[in-house]
Amino acid sequence: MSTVIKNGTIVTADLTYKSDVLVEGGKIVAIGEGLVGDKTLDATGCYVMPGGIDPHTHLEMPFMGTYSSDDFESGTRAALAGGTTMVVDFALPSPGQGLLDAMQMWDNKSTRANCDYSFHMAITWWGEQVFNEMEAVVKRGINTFKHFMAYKGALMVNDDELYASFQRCAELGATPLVHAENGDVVAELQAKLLAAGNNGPEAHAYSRPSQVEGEATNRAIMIADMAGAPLYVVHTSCEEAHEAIRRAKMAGKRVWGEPLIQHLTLDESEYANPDWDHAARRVMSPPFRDKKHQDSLWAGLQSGTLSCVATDHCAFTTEQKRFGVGDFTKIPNGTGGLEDRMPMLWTHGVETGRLTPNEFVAVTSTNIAKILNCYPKKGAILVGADADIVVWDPAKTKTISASKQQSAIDYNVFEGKEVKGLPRYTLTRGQVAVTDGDMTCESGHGAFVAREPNGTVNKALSTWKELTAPRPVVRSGIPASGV
Ligand code: DUC
Ligand code: ZN
Ligand code: ZN
Ligand code: ZN
Repeated sequence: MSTVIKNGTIVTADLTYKSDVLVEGGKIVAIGEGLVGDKTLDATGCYVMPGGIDPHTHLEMPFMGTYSSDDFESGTRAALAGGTTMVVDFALPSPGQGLLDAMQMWDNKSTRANCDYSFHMAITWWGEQVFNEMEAVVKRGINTFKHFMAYKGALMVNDDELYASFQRCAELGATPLVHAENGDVVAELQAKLLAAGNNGPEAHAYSRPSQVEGEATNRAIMIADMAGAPLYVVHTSCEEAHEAIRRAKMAGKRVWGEPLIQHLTLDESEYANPDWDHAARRVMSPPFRDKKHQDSLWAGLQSGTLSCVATDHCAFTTEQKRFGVGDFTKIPNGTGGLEDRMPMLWTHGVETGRLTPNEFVAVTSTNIAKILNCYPKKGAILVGADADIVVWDPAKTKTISASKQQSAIDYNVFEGKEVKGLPRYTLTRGQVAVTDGDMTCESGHGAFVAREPNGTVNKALSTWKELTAPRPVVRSGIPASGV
């Protein structure tokens, strides 16, 4: 069965034009005037754009003694409701667990996904098994490896491990990702704050100042440079981190920064709210920042020094957040945003004149598909591309409310915010999953998207033995005057 989208204006990352789009067998099969299909979707007054790609989600993730509450079913339903048609989640091996074992676990979790998805693989420990299995992970179509520079004693890896893993990424043609915060300094600040009796959610932000992010971002960039690897910095939230990315780009390095919709639109005053639950629900890492950092992030999206907008969707219920009553370090870190990323970015980006509609498509979809290497299967309105399409109504409004959301949690960090710009239709591989807010998505419809390594990989791969071999001692002699 074919579907034609008629009377809309196609908006891609680089073009705006009026045309129909014909979809069949999950793909775009024709773009042109006067197309006919078995079924017609009217896009009068709407933009026809590539569906959003969220490059950063944590669905059903084991974290801080619990699991994030949106799984692949509710999380991808939320995604589709907001015009996002692909998510990239993180397979997270527990320390000592093999990568292939973790990949199997995430394969099992994702069987109920409503939209297409891919994975990044996390490097949470380092050893011969990890080194060897990275190759099989890349062969499976996972070309990105995530490293946590924070969460000391849990997920954090040290600089020697970062350097070794980045080198391995370079020889596999893979891209390393970093959560850039100095985990040692965060741990010190947390202990100090708790010792001073500062145990509320506002102390979470005090324990993670922008400098810890700026320092770690700069360090990761330098380590990646020494390892010969590109670098993708997740959740860039502050000017110091943005500055390090800008500098690297100006020096010709392939470094990308990913601000989150939360950091673009919410600020640190949220933690000053006297309601413990209100503040704790907004505890995430990095925390919300001062408004001057928001200006920096918006400027980065405008100028292109920052590449895309994500959510880091990692949703915990109020009950889960309360694990941290009396000790802010035990509040599960994370906020939701999958359903709201596109409408919030349109409202605060396009409606305000900060971004053009084409730039909106670039930072929510096309740039991400290119960086993660699934373009033009995803991120494009082109013949042959997957029919992941959002028919976007720029005049449609709503007030964000947890009472109407798809996410499984009991609140929304954007509660009460008015948005203008919402999907009229969302199509996932040609299937209409959303019609004016009504969900008709199909659990299990989502498929894994394999992503090839970037560029040509023609280097001989190293072995663990070579990597860990003792270095030969080379001395050029002793000073003439002796020692
Ligand atoms: N930050 C969060 O807030 N949650 C999940 C992991 C992360 O880095
Ligand atoms: Zn992170
Ligand atoms: Zn994350
Ligand atoms: Zn299906």
